[in-house]
Amino acid sequence: MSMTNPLKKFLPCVILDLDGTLLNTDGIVSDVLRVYLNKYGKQWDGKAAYRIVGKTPSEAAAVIVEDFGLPLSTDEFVSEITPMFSAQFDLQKGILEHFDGVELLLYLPCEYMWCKVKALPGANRLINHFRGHGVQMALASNSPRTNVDTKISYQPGWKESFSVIIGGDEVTAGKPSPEIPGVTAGKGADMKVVAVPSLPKQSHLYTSADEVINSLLDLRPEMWGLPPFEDWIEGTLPIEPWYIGGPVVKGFGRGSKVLGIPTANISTEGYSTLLQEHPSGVYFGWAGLSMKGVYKMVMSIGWNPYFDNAEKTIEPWLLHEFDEDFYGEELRLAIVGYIRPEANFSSLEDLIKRIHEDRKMAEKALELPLYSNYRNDEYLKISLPGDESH
Ligand code: ADP
Ligand code: RBF
Ligand code: MG
Repeated sequence: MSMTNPLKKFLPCVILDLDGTLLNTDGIVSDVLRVYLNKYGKQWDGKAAYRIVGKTPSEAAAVIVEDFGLPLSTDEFVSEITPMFSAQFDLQKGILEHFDGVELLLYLPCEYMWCKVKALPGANRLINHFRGHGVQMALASNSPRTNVDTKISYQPGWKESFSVIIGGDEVTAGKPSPEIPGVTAGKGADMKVVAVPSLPKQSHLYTSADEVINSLLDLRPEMWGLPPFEDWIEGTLPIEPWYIGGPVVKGFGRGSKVLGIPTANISTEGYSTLLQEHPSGVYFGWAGLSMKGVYKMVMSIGWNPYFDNAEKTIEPWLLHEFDEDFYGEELRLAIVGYIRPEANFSSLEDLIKRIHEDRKMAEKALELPLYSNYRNDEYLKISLPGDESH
């Protein structure tokens, strides 16, 4: 037994946060608020998410009531939200007795919602990687322990991966006390802290962190004395493929085409959940264009920091010379790999240079069987020339 890997005991340990770090909690909160606010003829636009993040349930309730000018008091709001989950209450009475309606909303203590909370991209990869290398992991959440247990029970293999799981009700002082690390708490405990903000354009709030990354896909464990990921291939990271499509619409009209980088924007209507689920960044894959064919594609998803867009968009550049524009045509994308986070640049020249490097990388990677197989994906086969069946 003394022969088991002697280096193991020198490996650092990691403490992970749950909501917004490993689990897409923001997505589900938005889903519920969208439905709820609809009743009042109001639209959830995601802006209020910035104002409720990190707040206690009753503070958050007050913010929502005020922001949306709801014609009710905070208490009334709470009692309105509660019955929305009444069917689930009956199933979960034991657990739910601890919560009021706003906690239901924000801490998701009902089975119905918990099972809908998805692992964030890169969460399973990270957990499997550390577990495979014998790196000890703790899970530290401000959320009550029963919630933590229920939430992770829907994620296969998670519970067994943590040596320690601790909820906000199991310590005398929650985050930011070092008893449960968040960024402030982690620094207070003299640890190295990597922050992964769950809401966009928020990195300025995490200046005390040792590094702020955009998503778990960007974590480089070797920077922190941990074993490096081994799944990058020629500068690209294979991802679980995902699909998006629609008619090509007018984009920002910035003259990207003039710059030699035309991006065929598709309408993001009806895709807000899909877009929310995928971290911003530069990706690549295959593009099926109706009446034309299937082409290699490299794209950015996000807010284009260089232009600081207000909306998250996808900007696919089809790696082919077309004789004419194809606005209005159906475009379908199979996104298979990741390259890098979106970046800002000091000049347009630098941005363009970088995008051309992305293109080269994507063109080459898409020849690898791992990625090239998706060229034949059924989803991309839309009304190809000579095909009358669609
Ligand atoms: P917009 O701001 O309207 O998106 P762009 O300057 O980005 O305009 O040009 C995109 C348009 O150019 C697409 O909608 C498409 O019709 C056309 N286009 C021509 N070649 C390509 C290509 N290789 N990739 C993407 N779009 C192309
Ligand atoms: N915009 C940014 O602000 N930062 C980026 O890092 C960035 N990367 C991109 C990578 C690719 C492959 C593509 C196609 C676009 C990228 N963009 C980026 C978006 C770009 O700003 C937008 O398409 C412009 O309209 C191009 O002139
Ligand atoms: Mg465009």
